Amino acid sequence: MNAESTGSLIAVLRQAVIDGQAKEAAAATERALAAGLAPRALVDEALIPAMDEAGRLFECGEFFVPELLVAARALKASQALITPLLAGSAAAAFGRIAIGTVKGDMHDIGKNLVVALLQGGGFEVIDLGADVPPERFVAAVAVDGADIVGLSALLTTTMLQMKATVQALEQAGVRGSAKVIVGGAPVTQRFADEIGADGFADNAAAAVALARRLMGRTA
Ligand code: B12
Repeated sequence: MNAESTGSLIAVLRQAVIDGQAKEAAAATERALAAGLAPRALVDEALIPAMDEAGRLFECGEFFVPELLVAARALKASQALITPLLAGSAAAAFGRIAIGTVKGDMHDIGKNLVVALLQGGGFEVIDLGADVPPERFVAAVAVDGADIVGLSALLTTTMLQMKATVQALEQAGVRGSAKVIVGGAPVTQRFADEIGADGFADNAAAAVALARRLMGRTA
């Protein structure tokens, strides 16, 4: 495969997601995988840039919520084919992570990418989904025995739910039993420090490295 056709497959996938063409996105993903492109390259070079572009179009008033929704749906059609290839077979080698998007927040694309890479990176992942109330995170530690709690938020308003979740873990007496990591576009290291989280990462690969570090692993 030459560089040009590799680039064009990536470009076709990226454009199909921006245009909200779920079937085309799935077909382009299958073609790219069949051509030998790495699943991670499709995520890093097509899916994330596509969502960034959809966000830019939303910000400048060219896209509205319906366009974002169809773009997200197209991305998920592609993600469904890629995720099983990212997930590794090593179960729970490094520990158990419960991760979810906090209460009031429906954004789950980034969280799903983090889930896929954590699974591929040797963690057992309890995916709590989106719009997850603090008490569900508490149960994940107290009942399910999670070693790490991962909180995702994409709205400045719902970032406050991260603080509420840390407080709920404290009030339930289980804060010492699990590390808390946070992420999502508006979240910063400074915010993580302010709410007493144990770590922050601004992308899925960094989230895996962070989780490994917190479990006492070097790589
Ligand atoms: C797609 C999208 C939507 C889709 C979501 C579909 C879905 N199933 O997720 C839909 C259409 C539903 C939507 C709805 C809304 N959205 Co919206 N949306 C976006 C958009 C364009 C992309 C988000 C995304 O998926 N990015 C791609 C992923 C890969 O990046 P990511 O999420 O940041 O994740 C990475 C890292 O942050 C990190 N990470 C993520 N989570 C975690 C967790 C942990 C533990 C760690 C360590 C790391 C980590 O790793 C990820 C992978 O690398 C953003 C704009 C933008 N550029 O961010 C707006 C945006 C987030 N939305 C916005 C808004 C305002 C809304 C609405 C309120 C719109 C409305 N008027 O209804 C609603 C809110 C609904 C709700 N209650 O949640 C605003 C938020 C503004 C703000 N300051 O709060 C943004 C920034 C757009 C804008 N510029 O105005 N949205």
